Amino acid sequence: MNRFATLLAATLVATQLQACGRAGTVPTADSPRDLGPLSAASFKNHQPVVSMSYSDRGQLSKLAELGMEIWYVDKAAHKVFGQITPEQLAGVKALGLDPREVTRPGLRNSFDNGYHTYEQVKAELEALAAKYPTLAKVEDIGDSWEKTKGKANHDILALHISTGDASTKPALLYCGNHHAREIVTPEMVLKLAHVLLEGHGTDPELTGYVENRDLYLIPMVNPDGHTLAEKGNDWRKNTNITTGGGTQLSGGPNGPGVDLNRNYGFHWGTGGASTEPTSATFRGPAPFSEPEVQAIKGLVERRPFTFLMTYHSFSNLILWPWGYQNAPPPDKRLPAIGMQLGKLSGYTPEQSIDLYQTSGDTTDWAFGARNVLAYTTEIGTWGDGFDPPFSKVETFWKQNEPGARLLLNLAANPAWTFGTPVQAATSRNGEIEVSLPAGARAAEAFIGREGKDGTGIKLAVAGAKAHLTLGAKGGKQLVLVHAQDANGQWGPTKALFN
Ligand code: 0X9
Ligand code: ZN
Repeated sequence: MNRFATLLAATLVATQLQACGRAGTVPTADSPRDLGPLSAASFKNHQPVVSMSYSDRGQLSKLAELGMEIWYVDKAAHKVFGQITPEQLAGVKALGLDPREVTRPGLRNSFDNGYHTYEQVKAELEALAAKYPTLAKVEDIGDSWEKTKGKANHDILALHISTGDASTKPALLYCGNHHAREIVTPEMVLKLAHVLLEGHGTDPELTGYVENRDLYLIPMVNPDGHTLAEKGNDWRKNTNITTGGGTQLSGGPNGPGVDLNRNYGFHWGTGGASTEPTSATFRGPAPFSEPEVQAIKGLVERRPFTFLMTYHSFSNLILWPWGYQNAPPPDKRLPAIGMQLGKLSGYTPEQSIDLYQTSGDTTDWAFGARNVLAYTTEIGTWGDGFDPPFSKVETFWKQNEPGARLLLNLAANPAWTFGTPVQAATSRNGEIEVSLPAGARAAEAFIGREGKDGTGIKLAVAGAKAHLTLGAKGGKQLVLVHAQDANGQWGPTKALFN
């Protein structure tokens, strides 16, 4: 952890950890163990990981404002885990908290083979667009901070998956890597791109998503910071040293740079973000001061999105607005879909502020200013940390793919979250058979693309089965069926080829 004057010693520790990682002795302990009280001396040769017992949530917000890097909150035990700098120690104690040192999470300061560098993300997106020219294009939605200064040639790249006139189709935005070191997050967005494009034409559900949605996939919002993480640096923010409190790039999360997830202009600077440029949660000098955040803003303002998913790590959480205030969001769909995302991933679903308060985060702005149903997913456990072995990516994708698909489905009508999905649907010789959820009162089918609830082709319902004769179309016809429950609520569709 190369943050302080102890840079050299710390780098040695990091190098050893990296070497250990390669040798296969990756730390696996999944919960932090207490190592004793923290004192100024604890910072001597390394940057300690700390735990503190807190009594109320206000203390967590104050910790975030001090610039503490909060990594994990154990609400049942009223404990917060993460890192503080020696400079922050006095402020922490002034809050009445008594930090203790604990064992480290699985941080290896390693960028394993397999993880995509910025250049590899770019090449991969270009290769996908070249392979599927009628389905996908690479769009440059803006420059990184370093590019605006003529330092590095980093663009914020989106893979835009859409067909025909997409202007009336529901739009979704998936993004990764607002925080540089959260290196599993670009991988989730790349996986989704592959799944969608490779499934088009063979998997009816995926075919429907490619053809009936307008999709923007942005694996890497913070390429400048990621480029540092690729070299094993523990970096969180962008690399803006001009306003971000430095003259050179050193110091990691508590060094120069702006926290891109505190820079969005909705109730910006109202708590849970730091005014101190060298803090891990520095909000920037003004809302939307950072070009990376301006790029996302520009896209979201150009194209009304139904859903936004932003991947972070770690803590196995699904979060939704608000993060800046305790009041629940004025849209019941937001927590309802969040709960479903929790079930599908196995992660804990909660309103963002129930983790800790932030202001200026991506989802508060997207929902508050643009009415986008926006979620943060925090991927991985304490043992995974920020840079788990690349082999874990497959597991993370298994956890997150169902949720990514749920949003794709519900984008046609998010209120379907309150309905019940049909259990099965088949087509044999043009005969469509559907197994209905208990108590369903009606079922309907759409050909090719979803329409408004109740405007589809009616199926004949008999008990728990529904039936429709369409005539065989040689597996070329996309059919989307869904059911209406006893309360009159329509549910998500199931796709099949007829
Ligand atoms: O603090 C953040 O920006 C996110 N966590 S991370 O560990 N990836 O840095 C969480 C943002 C979600 N918003 C709130 N918790 N309010
Ligand atoms: Zn993050």
